[in-house]
Amino acid sequence: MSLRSATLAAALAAALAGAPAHAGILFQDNFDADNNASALNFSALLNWTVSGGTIDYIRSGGFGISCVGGAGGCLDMDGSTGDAGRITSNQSFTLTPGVNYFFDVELSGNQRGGAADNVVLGIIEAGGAEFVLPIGPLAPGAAFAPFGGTFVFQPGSWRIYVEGVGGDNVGAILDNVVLRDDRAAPVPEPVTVLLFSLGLLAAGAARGRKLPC
Ligand SMILES: [Ca+2]
Ligand SMILES: [Ca+2]
Ligand SMILES: [Ca+2]
Repeated sequence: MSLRSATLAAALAAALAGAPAHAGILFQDNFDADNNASALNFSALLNWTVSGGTIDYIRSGGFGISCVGGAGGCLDMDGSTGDAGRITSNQSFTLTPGVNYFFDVELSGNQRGGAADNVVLGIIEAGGAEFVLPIGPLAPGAAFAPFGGTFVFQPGSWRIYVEGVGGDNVGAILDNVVLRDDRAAPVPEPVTVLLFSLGLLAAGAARGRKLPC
């Protein structure tokens, strides 16, 4: 590969890397930034409000629990008060007719034995209407796996929530919550321009080879 084409390839790769690879994502949280240590009955989540019980914040390795990827943070959806909690997004979302929405999470079993655990994914409107998706039972040793549901337009202002079911202080482990829609990513302008330039330069290089040197 010539120096010029290598440079162009690198520039193209950089432009592609800079493209909005996650266009269509309305919200995501990997729980890695909420705290620097595990904390029982944690209520200071950056993006969520805890209600109806408690959750525990886990730094991967804490209490023998691994988060996704073996690093960062995640949540034990049954805190340590004998009443599993709910986390509701602080952000609310207005939906658009004709668009499909996807609410995805990763969940593992409780990683500590005992009874299997259940979780509910929900969306709730400011006026109280809600739609729920029950998940489980998740065996204690169940590895992290994706779970989720889809929903369509409803009028109003909606928040998403994840709720632990039960109250034995040992809950399913939650990581990587994503709310996204199916709207196509906009074509990133710089890549279009760069591809066009690449074609022009290739044509120029071909002509250049015909000149005596
Ligand atoms: Ca995480
Ligand atoms: Ca717990
Ligand atoms: Ca439990």
